[in-house]
Amino acid sequence: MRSVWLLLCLGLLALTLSQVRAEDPIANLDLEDIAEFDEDDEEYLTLLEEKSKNKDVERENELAQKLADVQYNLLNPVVEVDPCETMHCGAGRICQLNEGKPECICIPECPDELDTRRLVCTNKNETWPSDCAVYQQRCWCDNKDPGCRHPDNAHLHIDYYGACQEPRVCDGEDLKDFPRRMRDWLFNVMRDLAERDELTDHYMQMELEAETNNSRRWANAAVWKWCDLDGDTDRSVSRHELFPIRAPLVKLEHCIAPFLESCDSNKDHRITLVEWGACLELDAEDLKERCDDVQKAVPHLLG
Ligand SMILES: [Ca+2]
Ligand SMILES: [Ca+2]
Repeated sequence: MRSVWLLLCLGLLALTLSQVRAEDPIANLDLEDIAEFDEDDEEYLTLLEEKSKNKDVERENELAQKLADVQYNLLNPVVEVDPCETMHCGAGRICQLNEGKPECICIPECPDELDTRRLVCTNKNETWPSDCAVYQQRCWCDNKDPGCRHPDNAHLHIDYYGACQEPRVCDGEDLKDFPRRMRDWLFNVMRDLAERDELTDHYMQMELEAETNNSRRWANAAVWKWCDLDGDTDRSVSRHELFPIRAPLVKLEHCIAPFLESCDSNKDHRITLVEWGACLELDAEDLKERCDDVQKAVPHLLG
């Protein structure tokens, strides 16, 4: 029995000593260190200090490395290149991978629109829930998808934003007065853009001329707007190119649609500068083509 107790006590002592050795820097010293301890206390303390300093440095290095790794991973995430990222699909289409290859498909679902401001009125005088729904429909009809409601919808486009309005008749008097109102409006828009410094130098010059010379007032504004609408610079304004002037105004100005219709006097679906001037009741003599093509052809030159 006594020998069992002795063994237990020895075991506990050994355990305690090994713990002390693990925690105590002195206990961690090698035998040589201990031998030197007897000879020179100061040297031993320096050594001790050095050892613990080295340990601190090691620990610091380790932490710094871990931190650097985390930062590197944050700044350089592993990015898988999505081939769809560089693919541009038109309105109503999205890019999808087909066996790893990107292709444009009709947008499968448009967001549910609850906001009535998102409603659009199409050229067929139908109200659609959103522009997305119109473009999706056009895509379906282009692709002969079962979702296509009518083959004509391949040419569906937005006439204006908002629900379709009961068409108000633009009667004789209103239409007669419209060219004057349109001229005024064009001049005011041009002046507004000049004040906001949003015209090119070329058109700024024309605006200044319109401000100072009464005979140039309407003509310069008319020429500027016509050039501005002619996006492809082919010197005629197509129906498509009329969209930016038609869409925002058609709800407010019930005469704009018949007015623009009347501008195309030879019914070839394009408005020349001569036709534009005539429907604005301007003297053909005053209308000289002065488009700032540089601005459209090489916009980067203007910074
Ligand atoms: Ca054009
Ligand atoms: Ca024409």
